[in-house]
Amino acid sequence: MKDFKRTLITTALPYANGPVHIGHLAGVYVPADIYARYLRLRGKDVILIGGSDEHGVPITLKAKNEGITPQDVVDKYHGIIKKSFEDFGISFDVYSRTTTDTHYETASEFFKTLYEKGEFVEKTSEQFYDEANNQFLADRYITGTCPHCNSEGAYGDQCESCGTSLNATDLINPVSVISGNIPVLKETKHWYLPLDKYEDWLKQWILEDHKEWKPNVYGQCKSWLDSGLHPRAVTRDLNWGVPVPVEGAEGKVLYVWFDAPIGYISATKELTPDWEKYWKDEESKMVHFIGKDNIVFHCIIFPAMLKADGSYVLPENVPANEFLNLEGDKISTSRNWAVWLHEYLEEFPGKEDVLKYVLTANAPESKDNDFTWKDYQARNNNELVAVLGNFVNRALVLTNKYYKGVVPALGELNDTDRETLAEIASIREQVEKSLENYRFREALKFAMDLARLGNKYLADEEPWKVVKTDEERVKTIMNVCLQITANLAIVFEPFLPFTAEKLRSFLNVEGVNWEDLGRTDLLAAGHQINKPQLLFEKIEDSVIEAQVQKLLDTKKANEMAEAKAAPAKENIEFDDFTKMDIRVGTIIGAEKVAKTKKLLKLEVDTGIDTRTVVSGIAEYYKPEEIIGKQVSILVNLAPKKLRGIESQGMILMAEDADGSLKFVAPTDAVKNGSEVR
Ligand code: B3M
Ligand code: ZN
Repeated sequence: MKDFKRTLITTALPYANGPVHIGHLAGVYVPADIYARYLRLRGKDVILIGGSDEHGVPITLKAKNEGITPQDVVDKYHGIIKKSFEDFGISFDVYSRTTTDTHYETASEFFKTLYEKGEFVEKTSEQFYDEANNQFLADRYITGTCPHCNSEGAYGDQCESCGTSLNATDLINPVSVISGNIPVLKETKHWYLPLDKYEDWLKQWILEDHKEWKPNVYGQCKSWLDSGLHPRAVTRDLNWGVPVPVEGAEGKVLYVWFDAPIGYISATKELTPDWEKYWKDEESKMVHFIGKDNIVFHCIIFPAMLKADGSYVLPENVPANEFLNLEGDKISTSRNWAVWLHEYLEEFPGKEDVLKYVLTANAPESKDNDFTWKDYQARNNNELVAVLGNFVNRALVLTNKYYKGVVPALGELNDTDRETLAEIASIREQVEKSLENYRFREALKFAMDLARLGNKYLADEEPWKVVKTDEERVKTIMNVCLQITANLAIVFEPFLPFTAEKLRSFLNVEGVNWEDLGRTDLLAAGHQINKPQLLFEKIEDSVIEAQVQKLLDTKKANEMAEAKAAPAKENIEFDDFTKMDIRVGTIIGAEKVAKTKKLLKLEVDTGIDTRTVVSGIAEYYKPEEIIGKQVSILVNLAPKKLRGIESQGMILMAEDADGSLKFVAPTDAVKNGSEVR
């Protein structure tokens, strides 16, 4: 592996049209942060770049739906995202955004350079245009019937029912989302990056020179390259984005996927005037942390852009992750199916590292994985509390108890001691090798193994028993335990920085030196440690149940929102309606009909008389809670026997999307017998 002088780590810029969630964290930010912290600990020159992606059609659509400007949308979410990353402890050297002046200049210049070098192809084509609003329609601004599955509401770029990707012109009955009008086709000019021109170079660069890339990344690139590359438009007709800086391009902006990766460059410029040494020096290693849906943009299109310019370094690796699902379903911002970082931080204060731990231990590195609250609880209780926390606590409590917190000297060693000390010494190489190869869950497991080693050592040596017979021996045991604890404070620094800091304060040591990892003389005899607090606390079932309930509520809300109202029935004459005699009455008695699940026998004061009605509402209302309620009752329905009881009329009910029933009643009390019409 080539030894680079410095490392430039980029993280996918999240769209500023919603907050970030655990899927973003597991896929991109947590591993990137571990990697950056690790390299910093090793004294490397490294920068971690992040920022919000503030362009693109989804942002303009959201603004339109909410009646605010796109700038309002991105200001709001950029603020939420930036703060939640800070609070969570993602150690960005800069977290910028793509609406800064620096970015507009940088993206503009980048385009101009390629334009002047003649790298683009200009092409005129027919695209949908909304005449009422005088604007071309981006793919997401057009809906229609999918030509493949016939479902309605397919977008100009994709049908979300059957997943087929579409061209807007394929849609049956296309309609403008903006005006509801039928759009017309009109000619428009755009600039294309001729990816086909870079195909041979990309094949060599990726398929031959970067065989070490993760199989999921390499495989996706290969399939793109095998099916042949085509010119891609890098401009759009839209009024939100970086204006295309050439004459005759009024009303056009750079395509969001053209300007967003340039955002990495702009952010670096904002961080340091020395930005070129990261971007333009062969001694710089650039690594892109992204999710799998961004692979083609970071492995094919952005490298082609950088190559077309010619003055930039190319990514050395793109360790993209697969997806993290939530309780078995795909995470979705629009369906609110997510655990949002800013909410987690509020609901679980002080538990930043718990989430980092769970997301790393279960990272979707080679396949999609599932986050469940049960697993979160189990990993907290059985691993962080029972393994790491428990070992550290016992080591520190016993030291305080036996020696008033003064580190005892190491005495004569037995075989177990020697084996244990040798194992401590071997951990550094294992963790380093995993981290250098972007295997973060494996690296975390090695770190955790050190705590397991400590627990096993304690269980085997039983200082609390030995103390009764051999006080000298206990000193050695506790010294070994404290050396393990001191190593834990180093090895967890990249993964669980808040926890590592706590450990150091318990041990009364300052600073971390990665090179010390594996040493077994980190705490000198005579060093005074502090009284420990608990590192982690057990998470109770009720906390987890509340989170699961929150998701169930979301699911229900989604189902209700999606359920379509039943289609309207055939028209009737007014006379048909007036045949029905509907009155307001009051329930004055109610009881369950024996041996039925659904039926209640009601006594209703209809204002005309008091009558018995059998109603199928027992699953939704308890008899005692409805006495005294006013309801609407159809009084001239022919009587009918139900379970031997004559029902004289029908109570009107509204049926919700989930089939549950609610009374239809006047909003204010009226006299019994009032007619409903
Ligand atoms: N905003 C897409 C995404 O969040 C996009 C990434 C840009 S990285 C330059 O998946
Ligand atoms: Zn379809």
